[in-house]
Amino acid sequence: MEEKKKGLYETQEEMEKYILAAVEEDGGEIDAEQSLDELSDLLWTAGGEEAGRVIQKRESPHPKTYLGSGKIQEVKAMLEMCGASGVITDDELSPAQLRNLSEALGTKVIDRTLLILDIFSQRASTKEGQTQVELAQLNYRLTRLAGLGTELSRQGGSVGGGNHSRGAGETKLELDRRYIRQRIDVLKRQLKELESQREVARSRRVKNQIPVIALVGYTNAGKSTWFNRLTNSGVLEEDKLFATLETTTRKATLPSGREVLFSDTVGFIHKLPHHLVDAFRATLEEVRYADILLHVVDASDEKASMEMKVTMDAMEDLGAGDKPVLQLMNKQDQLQEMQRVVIFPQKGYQQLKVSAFREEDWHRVLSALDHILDEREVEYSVCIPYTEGRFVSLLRQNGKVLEEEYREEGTYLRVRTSKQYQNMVKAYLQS
Ligand SMILES: Nc1nc2c(ncn2[C@@H]2O[C@H](COP(=O)(O)OP(=O)(O)OP(=O)(O)O)[C@@H](O)[C@H]2O)c(=O)[nH]1
Ligand SMILES: [Mg+2]
Repeated sequence: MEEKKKGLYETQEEMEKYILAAVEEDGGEIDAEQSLDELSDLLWTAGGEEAGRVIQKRESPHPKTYLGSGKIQEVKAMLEMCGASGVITDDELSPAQLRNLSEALGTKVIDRTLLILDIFSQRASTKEGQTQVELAQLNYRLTRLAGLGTELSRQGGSVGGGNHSRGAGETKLELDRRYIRQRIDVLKRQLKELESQREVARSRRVKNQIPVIALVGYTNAGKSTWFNRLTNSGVLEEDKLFATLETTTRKATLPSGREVLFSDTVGFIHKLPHHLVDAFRATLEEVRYADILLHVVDASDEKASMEMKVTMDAMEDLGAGDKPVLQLMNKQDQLQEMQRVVIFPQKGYQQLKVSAFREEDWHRVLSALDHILDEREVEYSVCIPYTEGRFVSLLRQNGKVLEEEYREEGTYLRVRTSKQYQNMVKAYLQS
């Protein structure tokens, strides 16, 4: 798709400047100023620059125009003063809000979702990543087309550059919709195919019983940096948001000699629209099949608490909420003395304070993972000779017996215990 390749800002020689606008609601996750800092980082990542910001305190965004009329006048004056190219809102706008605000301001309006989509489309490099982004963009467009009626269509909201032939009596809007739906079907089919290839690789891994450790966390927390340190590889690590858009998996060896697979994944961000999460669901499936989640947190970020919550909520959504988690409170090297006391322990999770730049911490993390894998519960069958009765008691005391049978050759047990007990009776394992 032609439009996909050129980012919003790439055609400009100079950085385009934008005014950022947020509505501060009571009881939001973080304050509007922090949210705009993040929006500003997103804009910078996309290749633009902040020209100024406005925050409006309201119970909720204005249903028709996002901002109230007084604030709109203020933004208009700012626009004239600083010569910005447009306005970026901190929330996803409804089709009507987008049109009304743009009309009232007489300028281009971009919402948070479109900005994120733009970054994604600039950065996706694999076939799967590109397909997922295009799908998300088309879904975004499709809802906008439906909400805007024929008007947007006239204003050039068409997809595909108009190189498709027009059926008799069809309006441009119908044509656009038809084209988008067809394209969405094609993309979905392609993704399914890529997914089934992934499935094959995954079932091979399950058969080989190699544990999978998924690195998850907020964008820019340091996941790729840790992935590279733990696996000796060279995934792009960058001080930009959404540096990673595809899942990469690589083998590594833990101190015990056990082989594991690490998966680096796409980061999360607050106010990430649902259709984007949906688009990336296939990539994030890896997380669902992981044995351990290695949750990387930028502990030096004042938004760390919110960032952890966003990540854990996403894990719930993806059906990975009950997995063992090792939290890495990362970037300790950047923490000021004052900040050191501000730790946000979450119940039930193991936590390590680390820095990816300290070599001794790499080993600590690998050992901790070994330990979690040792403790992990596994289900298996054994047949223990009657002369080795102590092993039967050992398993009874330290695990859950699911089945028990007295056979000629010994006591047959189907049990669930941690890995370490399985190792003790490995001579008697039944396939
Ligand atoms: N000071 C400091 N910087 C770190 C540490 N770990 C990572 N970083 C930096 O944080 C930035 C982001 O790191 P990445 O590894 O790209 O982060 P990510 O979580 O993979 O980010 P996305 O792929 O964008 O979701 C880079 O500039 C890293 O060099 C750390 O322990 N200390
Ligand atoms: Mg990354």
